[in-house]
Amino acid sequence: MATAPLPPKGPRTNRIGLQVIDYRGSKTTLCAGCGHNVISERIVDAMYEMGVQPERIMKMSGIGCSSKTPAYFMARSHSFNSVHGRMPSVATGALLANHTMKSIGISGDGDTASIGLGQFAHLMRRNLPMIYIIEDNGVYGLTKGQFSATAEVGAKLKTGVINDLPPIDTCILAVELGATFVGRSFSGDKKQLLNMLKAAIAHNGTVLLDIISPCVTFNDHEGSTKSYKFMQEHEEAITEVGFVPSFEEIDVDYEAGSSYNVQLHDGSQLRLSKLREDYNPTDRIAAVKTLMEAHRSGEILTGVFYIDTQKASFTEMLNLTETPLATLPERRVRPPKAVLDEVMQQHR
Ligand SMILES: Cc1ncc(C[n+]2csc(CCOP(=O)(O)OP(=O)(O)O)c2C)c(N)n1
Ligand code: SF4
Ligand SMILES: [Mg+2]
Repeated sequence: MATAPLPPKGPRTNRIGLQVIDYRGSKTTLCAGCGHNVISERIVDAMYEMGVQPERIMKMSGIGCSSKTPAYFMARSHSFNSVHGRMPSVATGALLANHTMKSIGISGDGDTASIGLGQFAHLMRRNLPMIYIIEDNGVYGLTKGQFSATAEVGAKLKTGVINDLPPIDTCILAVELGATFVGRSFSGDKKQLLNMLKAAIAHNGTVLLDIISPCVTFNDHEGSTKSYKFMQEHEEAITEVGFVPSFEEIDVDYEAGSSYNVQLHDGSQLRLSKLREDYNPTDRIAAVKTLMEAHRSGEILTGVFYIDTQKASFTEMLNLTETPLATLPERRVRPPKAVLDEVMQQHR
């Protein structure tokens, strides 16, 4: 008896028929072992698994080793490498011109918390719908390893210089200023980082992810507080991060009461299993307090600290036309001469 032929074995594809290779970028020129490379790999995995159309993504960045990384993932997407610390204003302009695109911004701790702090604050405050990633190594990697504003007090450079200024916690700032999805992860925590990125793709509003990403060349030695070893010894997850995308059947295999189940914009579910009995990721004040207490006790907390799925995003608040401003024909964006003449007459 003839047996039915097996379906042809081809490369694995995602729900829009693309292979993982369709999400890759050029070969990295960063140092081997740099945490930033691992983050690029997770972005590729998350975008592939979520079935995001690469051409619908705009990759934005500033200046730094971290800001170079958009070249190393999603070569088919749009990309803009801006001036140091100025990515937020460029990203805001680009998204307002075309709010149907999805935006992912890659910054560094120097790019964000030093030169770019003012721009960062206003982006968070507006709840612009984008994913903003800080690849946080506590130093200016590109300019040979000076302390950045996220370095802990007492952290030591290879040269022996000790940092005596208090760090800026970008997660506390983001919660306080108005971002609606705020978390911290570690480049070495594959599962947590992947789930956080997938949930970030499904969220509508500003996502701030501060990802500890060791600089193996300038800040991975004894005395560093952003090294692989230090993170392995001090990372403490506040919530276990689970994610069920909208296109997968939602199982009910979780214990109500032991986890927060947050429905995201596209119907996906973010499941935050409580590792601390009383932690509520929808309470802004609790998030700030928990993060401040962690500084006092020397813990490096990871997980999703705060989420709000109700607040309107900046593009919703502006009530933009459905057709992106960038593609509206001139006759719709430019009033005719007669109307302009009338306005001039009125204000004589
Ligand atoms: C206006 C301006 N000032 C200073 C510099 C020099 N500079 C380039 S990258 C950088 C810091 C990068 O640090 P970070 O953002 O943490 O990125 P990393 O290299 O650590 O990933 C500085 C100060 C610059 N390029 N432009
Ligand atoms: S200098 Fe540091 S941050 Fe820059 S590529 Fe090398 S390891 Fe990464
Ligand atoms: Mg840095």
